Formats: sequence, structure tokens, C-alpha cells
Amino acid sequence: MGTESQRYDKKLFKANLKPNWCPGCGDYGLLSASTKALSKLKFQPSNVVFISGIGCSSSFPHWTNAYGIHMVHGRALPTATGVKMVNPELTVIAVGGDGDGYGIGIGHFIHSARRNLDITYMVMNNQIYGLTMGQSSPSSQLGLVTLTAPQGVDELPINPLALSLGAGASFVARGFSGDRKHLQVIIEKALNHNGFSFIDVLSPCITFNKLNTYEWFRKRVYKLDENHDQTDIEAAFAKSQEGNGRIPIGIFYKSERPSLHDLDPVTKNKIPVKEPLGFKAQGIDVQEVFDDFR
Ligand SMILES: Cc1ncc(C[n+]2csc(CCOP(=O)(O)OP(=O)(O)O)c2C)c(N)n1
Ligand code: SF4
Ligand SMILES: [Mg+2]
Repeated sequence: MGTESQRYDKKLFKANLKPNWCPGCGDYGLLSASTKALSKLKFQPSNVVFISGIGCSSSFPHWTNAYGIHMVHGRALPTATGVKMVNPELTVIAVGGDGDGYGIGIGHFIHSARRNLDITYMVMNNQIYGLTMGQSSPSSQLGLVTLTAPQGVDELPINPLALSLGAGASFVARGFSGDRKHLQVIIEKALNHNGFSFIDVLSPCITFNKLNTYEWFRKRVYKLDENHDQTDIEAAFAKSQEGNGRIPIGIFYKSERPSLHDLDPVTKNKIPVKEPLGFKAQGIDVQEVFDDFR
């Protein structure tokens, strides 16, 4: 017999479909940790929506029992923004890969961080383009041999933690899909955070990235402990700079600054999807509007 918090349906958010990821893909770790986190926190599938872009990782919504939108490449966050703006009652979770979020979608990542709408964004960072079979990604490590860099990657990888901190994200964390329990705890905290919560999830691609493997990470990752002050942005920046030898995981930064909904005068006290539709419903004489343009 478990305690109350241990008794929950761990499979509530799991779809009856089997993911088509390669056996051993890091993305399974995030799928397991996030579906369990949602169940444990007593969320209901009818109130949750997963929104993704394109990539192996972006097929994520298909493997969950909740609402889902499989968007075009790099556009998970603008879609998530629209959904949350019109229906703030939904728990909105954007997911995708490093190519999707740190490449084509990077502008949306920065603006979502500074906008601070209450969305959780989880990136399955395998440091490669998996779906398209092994091209370099913006987070590929220097020297990684890829389809597009047979001589080894020679562009500096993006630092998603430092970038999101600089852009104003109010919750910044890193997890490792090889440590699902720890990852689940981070996700629970992110889901409970009111604002843009970003988690970079180290998720090895066992097929196309032969350098950043589970073993490679296990030698390097360590958990941030209670001495790390999550409210100290300078400490968070310093931790985000730690390199290949040591890779901290955990919550780097958390601030209680108001979310966009707390500030926005239009949506603060309104749920737009529940407002009447159309001019007539709002008591506007459409003929008068047309007449204005004559
Ligand atoms: C506009 C557009 N450009 C390029 C592509 C091709 N494409 C599909 S997935 C992808 C990258 C996937 O990498 P990532 O987001 O890291 O996901 P992973 O497969 O590694 O999980 C690319 C370039 C596309 N689908 N649409
Ligand atoms: S190719 Fe890589 S990212 Fe895609 S499913 Fe296989 S292991 Fe996962
Ligand atoms: Mg990738």
C-alpha cells in the first residue's frame, strides 16, 4: 500500500499506441517521466494538450492520451501560444527536438521565454537531426561526425540554458532521459510553475549520434544540490557554462515574475473561447463597420 501521492494511474496519459522510435531512443525517457508526472499531479487528459513540431521527438503527442497537435517544423511554440491565449484553462505542453526548437524555431523560443505565458516547453535534445537521418543540429558538439559534417562539426553549439536565461524564461531546467525519476520531479515542478517553463532534456539518439551516448552522459551528469540557489540568476548562468567534463542537471533558475496572463488586460479576466462568436453576438452592427470603410 502506497501513500496517497504514490497511488495514481501511471498509465492514464499513455496512448494505446506503441511509439515507433528506435528501441532505446532517449525520447522514451521523457514520455515515461512526463505522463507519470501528469498523472501524479492529478491532471486530466481532457484538460491537457501536447503540441509539437517535426522530428522523431515531435511524434510525441501521438503516444500520449491527451489532446495533441503535430504542427509544422519549428512552430510548436507559436501554436502553443495561440492555444493558451484563447483557452488559458488548458495545460499546454510544447515538445520537440533540438533541430525543431534551437534551429528553425529559435526565434519563437526566445520570444516565448520573454513573453512568459504559462506554457511548459520540453526539448528532447539529442544533438542531431534524427528523423532526417543524421545531419548536424544547432546543439551538435564540436567535432561530432555527421552526415553534413563528415570532417566533424566546426560551429560552436548553442547553449539552450544560457539562451533561455538571457531571454527571460522564468523556469529553466535540464534533465536526462537516462534518469527518469529525477526528470519526473523536474517536470512536476515545471507543470506547477506559473510562466514559461523550459526543460532541456538530454535524450540520446542511439542510431545517429554515436558520441553523446547514455554512457557518455552517465560519466558526466551530476545533480544540482540544495546549495544551488534557484532564485539566483548569476548562479544559474554560471552553472549553464559548465562544459563537457561535468554536466549539471536539475532546476537552474526559477522566478515568480507574473505570467503574461497575469498582466494582459484583455485575457486576465476572460477565457476567449467562452466569449460569444461573431459581430452579432457582441452587439456590433456589422453594416456600420462596413460603412466606415466606404
Ligand atoms: C520547413 C521544413 N524544413 C525542413 C524539414 C525537414 N526536417 C524534418 S525533421 C528535421 C529535423 C529534426 O531534428 P530534431 O528537431 O532535432 O528532431 P529529432 O528527429 O532529432 O528528434 C528537419 C530538418 C521540414 N520537415 N520542414
Ligand atoms: S533515429 Fe534517433 S531520435 Fe529517431 S527514433 Fe531513432 S534513436 Fe530516436
Ligand atoms: Mg534532434
